[in-house]
Amino acid sequence: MQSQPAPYNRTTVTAALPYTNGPIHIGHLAGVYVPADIYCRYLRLRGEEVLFVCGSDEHGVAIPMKAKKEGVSPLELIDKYHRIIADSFSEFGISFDNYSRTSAEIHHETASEFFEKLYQQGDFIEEEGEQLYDAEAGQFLADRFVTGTCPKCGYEEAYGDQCEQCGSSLNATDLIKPKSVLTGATPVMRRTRHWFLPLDRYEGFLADWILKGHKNDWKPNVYGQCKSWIDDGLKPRAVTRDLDWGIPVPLPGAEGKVLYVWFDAPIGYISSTREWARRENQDWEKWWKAPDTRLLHFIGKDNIVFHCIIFPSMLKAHGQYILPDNVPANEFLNLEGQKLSTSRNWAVWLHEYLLEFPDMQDVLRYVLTANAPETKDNDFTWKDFQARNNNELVAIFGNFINRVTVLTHKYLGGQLPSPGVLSENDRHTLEAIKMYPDTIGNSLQRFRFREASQDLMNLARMGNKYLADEEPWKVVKENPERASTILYVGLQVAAALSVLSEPFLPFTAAKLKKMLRLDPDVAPGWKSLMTDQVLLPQGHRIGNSELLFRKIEDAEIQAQLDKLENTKKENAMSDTSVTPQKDTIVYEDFAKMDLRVGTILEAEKMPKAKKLIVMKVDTGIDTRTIVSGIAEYFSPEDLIGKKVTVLVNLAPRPLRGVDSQGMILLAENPDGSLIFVGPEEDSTPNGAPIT
Ligand code: B3M
Ligand code: ZN
Repeated sequence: MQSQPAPYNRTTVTAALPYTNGPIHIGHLAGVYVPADIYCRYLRLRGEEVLFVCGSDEHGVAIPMKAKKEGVSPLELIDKYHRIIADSFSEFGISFDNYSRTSAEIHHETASEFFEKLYQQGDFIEEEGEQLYDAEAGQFLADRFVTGTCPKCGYEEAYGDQCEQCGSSLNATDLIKPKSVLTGATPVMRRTRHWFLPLDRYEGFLADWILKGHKNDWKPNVYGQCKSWIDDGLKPRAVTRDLDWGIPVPLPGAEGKVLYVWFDAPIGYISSTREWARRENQDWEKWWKAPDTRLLHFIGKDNIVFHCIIFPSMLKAHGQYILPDNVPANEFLNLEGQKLSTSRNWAVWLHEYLLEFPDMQDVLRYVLTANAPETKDNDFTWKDFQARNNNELVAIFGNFINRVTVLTHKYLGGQLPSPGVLSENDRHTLEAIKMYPDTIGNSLQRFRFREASQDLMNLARMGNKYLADEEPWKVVKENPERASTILYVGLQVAAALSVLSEPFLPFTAAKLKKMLRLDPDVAPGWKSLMTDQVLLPQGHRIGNSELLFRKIEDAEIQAQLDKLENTKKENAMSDTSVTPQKDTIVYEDFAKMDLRVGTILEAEKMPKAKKLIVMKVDTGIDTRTIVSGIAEYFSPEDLIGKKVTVLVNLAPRPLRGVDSQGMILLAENPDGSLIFVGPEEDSTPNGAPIT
């Protein structure tokens, strides 16, 4: 895969707009936000013009559904998660130029105008057709409101917009045996009017643009998905929905209809740019319309069709916009061998990580990059997190910086010496520094972030090896001048690391620059390392030495593993499916049962029977013997005095030779344990009937 970018003068970088139905987790970070941020920081360090935009995706059915679950209004829900997401991104050092939200007025305006323009140009088909309708809920079903069997792969839990098993994008009416998520009901067909984007009209354009134009520079996973879509033949897609949450369709007679979330969300990139431009008093249009602007979309693999097929068709239809130059989509990250899941709480949440590992943003950034799901799904494990930190960041990068700065203070009072005669190894090392910007840059330009992070670590390795080979701590005794030269060379490697690590480890880079007293305001750029000019001249004084990284202890990792273990338990509890309802009975059936309040007077274990307890119960009618299989959960002394509910007219049954004259009512927990179902107040008299 060789990238030959057309000449461009600026780059617009977008990162997928996260849904505000939950916080950000490591899967989002590894797939989208960390690589996008590294890329933007890299371009800025190269002195290129770049704009990095994002925002919250606040429409779509996921929002009202989640709001219902949390018992809040959709507006309260989006406000809550928008804040959590925006704050955690900023604390994590994601360097957006603007983070907007699709509930913003400027977005409603931008998306409505976009729709209107396409409408006026005759780019939509307006059609009344049959859609799935949940008669019980009084609502049309589309997207995530309906599940069923995928017509392509047979997966039984496919959604109305997408099958997560095979990745196919679907229309709700494609599903076999559809079922409403709202009520579980089988939907009926009902007529409704919608606007469709006839994707079939764009087949020729897409085939030319992607299949011919981007065969060699798009990632194989992205190209492959596009090809299979185009080869399958494209169908018109509805861009409106019958829903009360979203951007109202800006046409007369479209009451109760909103824009489809995947129509409005990508336009959010444009709105975010306009919001930024308004605030900064800048021109927004050149970032979206100038032919010398390069547009890049960072996304996860489940968003490929929307960014490579649907949004480009919208942009093309509109007529004034540039198209994405590349869409470097990543595969998925798993956590400890299991698929990440917001609803099952199987995740490492960014806002929690920031609290539990304060000032350790760069560690997570590094681990997620070194282990990024670039070409296949990948696994995040806490053990790997610890190992990458302890064995790479601490033992290689941190150790090198610590040695070279501490020795500079010890032998040279913190001041750079004038170098003596350079040895072969010195010259080789100084030359090698000049190669690194290109080595790392070439990996980044091809969106190979894993490789780039290892190129960076190799520079630190080189510094470590240089010191180990030259042993200034030994040389200093015999030849202090030689030791000075070694430190002079070593410090140039440290300075290079402070520049080249910035995209990957921005917090560390800032700390390191401060330690080396490299003025952050005139911070050297990427290309400054490729010249003969050293970054730290002789006579330069460095600042105090500080540790860049700290070791992560086993106990910290264990605490995280325990947390996941708990999640597993909680999930197992809620997975225990509720016992299905029994067949219907009539009231007369119920009325036959004589249920009374009673009190347990005596209780003892039945000899030689593990589970049975023999009780004397005051039923208000009489005092009788009842035998019950509850000895695993209660000890006899706990039972005496308990108010219970007794089925008193159950025919007596002999149990191990004792006649049991009735039954005590108990509720069963998911783990099999039991609790009594008695009257709430102990004052309810024995014999009170339960009706
Ligand atoms: N809100 C993210 C997702 O699928 C979706 C991206 C929109 S990008 C325009 O999780
Ligand atoms: Zn499928």
